[in-house]
Amino acid sequence: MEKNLEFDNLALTIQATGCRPIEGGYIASAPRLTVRLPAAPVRYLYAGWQSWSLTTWLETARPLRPMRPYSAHPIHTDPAYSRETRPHGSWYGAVEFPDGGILFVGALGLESHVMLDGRSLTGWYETGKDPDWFIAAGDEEKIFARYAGLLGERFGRGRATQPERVWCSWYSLYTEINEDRLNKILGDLADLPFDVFQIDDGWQRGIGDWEPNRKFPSGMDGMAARIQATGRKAGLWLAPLLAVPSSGIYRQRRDWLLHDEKGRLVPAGVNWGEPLFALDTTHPAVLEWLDALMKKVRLWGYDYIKLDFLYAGALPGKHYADIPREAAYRNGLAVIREALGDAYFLTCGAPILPSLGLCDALRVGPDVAGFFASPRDDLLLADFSLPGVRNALRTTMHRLWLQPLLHPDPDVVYFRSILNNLTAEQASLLQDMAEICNFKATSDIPAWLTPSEMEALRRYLSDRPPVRQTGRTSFQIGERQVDFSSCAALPSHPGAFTRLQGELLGWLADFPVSKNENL
Ligand code: 9PG
Repeated sequence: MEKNLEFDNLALTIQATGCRPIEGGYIASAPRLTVRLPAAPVRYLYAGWQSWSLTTWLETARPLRPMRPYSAHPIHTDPAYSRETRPHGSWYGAVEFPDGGILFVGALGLESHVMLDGRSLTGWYETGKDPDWFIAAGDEEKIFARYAGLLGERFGRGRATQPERVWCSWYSLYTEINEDRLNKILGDLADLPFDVFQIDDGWQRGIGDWEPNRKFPSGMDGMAARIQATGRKAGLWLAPLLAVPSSGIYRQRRDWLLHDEKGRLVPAGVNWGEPLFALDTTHPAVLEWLDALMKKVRLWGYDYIKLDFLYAGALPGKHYADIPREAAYRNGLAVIREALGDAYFLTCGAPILPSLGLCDALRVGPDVAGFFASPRDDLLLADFSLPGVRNALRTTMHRLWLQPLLHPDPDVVYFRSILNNLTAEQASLLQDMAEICNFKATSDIPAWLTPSEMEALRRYLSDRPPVRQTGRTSFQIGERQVDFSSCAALPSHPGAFTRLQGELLGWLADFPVSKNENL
């Protein structure tokens, strides 16, 4: 049925089964919604699927190229739509007209996607249940505040009130952690005001084998006790929805893994030198195992839990129970949330809407790194979900609207000059973004900091200046004006020769994966 929508400066006709006005817009009902646009938009708001996926406004005249290598798609974006070259995104999308006006279409349910095709904005659900959309036009900040409110009513909000100030092992030691190194840092942190000491990747026997390896002879309970003895909460990283071929799960519980309609394992990307596979979060034995794993980690003494690579739970495939993929993920996440009790729960590599209401914090951008941007990743691979400060800031700044629903985690900040190529300005943009998010974390090792860097870090952790958004990319922090527009746009498309080099690099990077017998 055709429905007419009236906004301040815009009248639209849509195709929908139902449509009612609400405060700030309309709620329309349609498994497939088509909005005929009155003018050709100049910009489109790409909404990435999971934490690391690109989210930003882009000129419609500069569409994205599919990222390379293809084997990275499941780890960086929604593989169901990763080769689409028209402007599109997960759950919601928006267009900007030449006069600066915005039109927004956002799903209120899961397994939904929005795409721009010429003068048509289309939204669809992969499944037919409760196909509701919020449609609004006008002031961007108000639209997103309303959308967040509606999502909060349907999915709930995080329950932690206090954000944590976190020391995280990843961005200094990576997997090179061991008991002695961490104990030394724990001592050296002295009276720095960190609430949490979080152990990242590197403690476990394997991806799927969540027991301490030989580098942690006192066990993870011993490590947690030592952290707690310093007056901080103990934090731990796990990637509980993944299994690699060298893991016990892969060898002994192959039926727990997600398969496709033809019975083949669904690829979940490549990392740690192995192909990744996903646990099926609708399988009763998997849910039981996840429940026990979370309870074990809690009993070890960890009260801050970072669960990573969670997208694996929402990949397309044939699940044990016949439920849609994001609902399947949510099913698993609900069991995890319940088992974690009152622990602070941070999700990472996680699909955005399906995580709402079931976690306290969500990583809202790619990993940071001690560099600003990588020409190889930008120009050859066209992958903006890879590590780097510019990629992290770009996506994070477009997801701040989630703040009423959870703590957005922008990843760590740097105060060190050792092993860090950021300019002072780039490092302070990162610090400012974490101030805006009110989520302050670092991996800086005290022994790496000069006395003045140490003092700057201490002040940063203790201060809480007032923050106010003043534009799409600009903020007032205390007395200062901060603008992130230099990070918002993408570098312009490379020329034909560079693109050809990109094709070659992508092909080479895919080669060992396509030859892997596990895929
Ligand atoms: C630990 C890290 C840190 C970090 C997470 C996540 O595409 N990839 O292969 C890929 C690897 C690592 C990664 C993201 C993507 O980082 O965001 O904070 O916990 O895992 O391995």
